[in-house]
Amino acid sequence: MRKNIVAGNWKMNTSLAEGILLAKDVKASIEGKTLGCDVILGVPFTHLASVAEVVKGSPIKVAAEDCAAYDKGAYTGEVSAEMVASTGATHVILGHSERRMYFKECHETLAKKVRLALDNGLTPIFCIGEVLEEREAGKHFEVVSRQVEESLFGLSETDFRKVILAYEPVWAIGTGKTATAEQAQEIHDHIRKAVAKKYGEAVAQDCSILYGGSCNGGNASELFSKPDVDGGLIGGAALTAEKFLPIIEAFD
Ligand code: 3PY
Repeated sequence: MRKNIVAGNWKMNTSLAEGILLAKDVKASIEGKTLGCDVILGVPFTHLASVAEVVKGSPIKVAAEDCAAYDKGAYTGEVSAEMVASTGATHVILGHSERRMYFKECHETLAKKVRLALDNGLTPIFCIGEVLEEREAGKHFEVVSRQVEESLFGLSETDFRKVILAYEPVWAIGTGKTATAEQAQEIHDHIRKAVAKKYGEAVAQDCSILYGGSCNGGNASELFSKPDVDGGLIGGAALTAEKFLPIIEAFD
């Protein structure tokens, strides 16, 4: 069954103390409410165990923002999927455009990370999206199809069913520009059709495809009203409960 999901991506923000407070605020803000979506907090590695402890017993789940492409060993500074899972986190954001851009993550690396995440019981939130020049050249459809194909279509149907997709047009990240709801719907539909072609219609219909890129309380309802937009991966607006709650409440 396809799920509606609102996931925060805190990126490299908040001290540990601030992160714990933020998680407590988000938890308090949804307390006693009937939610129309799953809520996930994507937090820095240093915060995972503490945030997982804060949200214990609530519907909120915790995600890492990355994991290593190796299972263990001499990789100074890396954090493995097994380590992430040992903190109580259940999800991991992979392939965010900032990782692709600044850390040169390619599809082979990402495919390894997805494999390790799944092997360690983590649900990947796999990000795809085109840069501005690709959109302007009309290549956005082929770019996102290729990203999904190259990193994910080697998975068995059973494993692919565990993956959440997040379409994040790079030109809309941290720029204040948002894809219109129509632009988001058009490309989400395209992604779902690519999944259907590979794994069949039932798998495609069950796959959650989130929109990310300057999604906020003001535009979430319109974006989420589209049939193929199943929620959001939220950057800046996930950094306070006041801004995050209206996005969660966009699913009522
Ligand atoms: C943004 O909205 O800025 C994001 O990158 C969410 O991942």
